[in-house]
Amino acid sequence: MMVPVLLFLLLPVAILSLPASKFQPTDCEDVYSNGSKQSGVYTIFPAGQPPVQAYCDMGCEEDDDEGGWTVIQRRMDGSVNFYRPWEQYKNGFGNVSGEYWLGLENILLLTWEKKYELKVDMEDFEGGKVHAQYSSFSVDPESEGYKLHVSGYIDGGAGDSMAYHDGSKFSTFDKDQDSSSSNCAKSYLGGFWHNNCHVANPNGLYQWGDSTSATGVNWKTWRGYEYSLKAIVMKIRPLSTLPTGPEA
Ligand SMILES: [Ca+2]
Repeated sequence: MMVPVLLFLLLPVAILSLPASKFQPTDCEDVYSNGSKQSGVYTIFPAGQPPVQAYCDMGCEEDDDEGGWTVIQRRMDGSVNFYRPWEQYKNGFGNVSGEYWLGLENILLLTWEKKYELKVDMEDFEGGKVHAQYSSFSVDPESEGYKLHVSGYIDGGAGDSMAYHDGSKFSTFDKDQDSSSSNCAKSYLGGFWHNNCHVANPNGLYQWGDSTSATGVNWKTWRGYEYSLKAIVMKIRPLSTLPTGPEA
């Protein structure tokens, strides 16, 4: 009696699992370990969900352990407007080969199943390059406001401007979930895990260097509130699969 029942149960599973032979990378680390060592735009399948395009930072050839990063946010030339409503920050926006935001739902799907680290690369207009790294990074589901969990700071010259945002929900100008009596995303011109408001404002207004009032692309512990960075990249990678090598 059990056998026909089992067959009935197993057959659809067997059929459904056939397309799995086609490689569907979860993230850029999967892409990298499958042999694609070139930085660029790839299709990934976060948590096996519908495909999404992401920029994969595969590092440089001399530094083999620097690849496999999935870029979740990138500013580089001011070409994309980051002053956007909740739905856009939820689903993602921008140009995946340039400035973009991967989307909170995709970030959730990625960080929900595996442990990820976060690295934030920054550049100023004077040729300075620094980074900040965190050994743990995840977000909670939308019902929890995509609350941020970030910890395990590793110094890369930028200072720690994320710890202040640990435990904060995500806020946009049309969805105020911050700890301030004001609307932080509206006051500082970008959606982020605002607290009582920010010491990091990666999604602020692109202002080409000197700026005022903390509305720019700020990382306070490096260039302060009065300076809007030239470039900032937030990228994540699963912790267990790659050794953490010496940083450039
Ligand atoms: Ca508020």
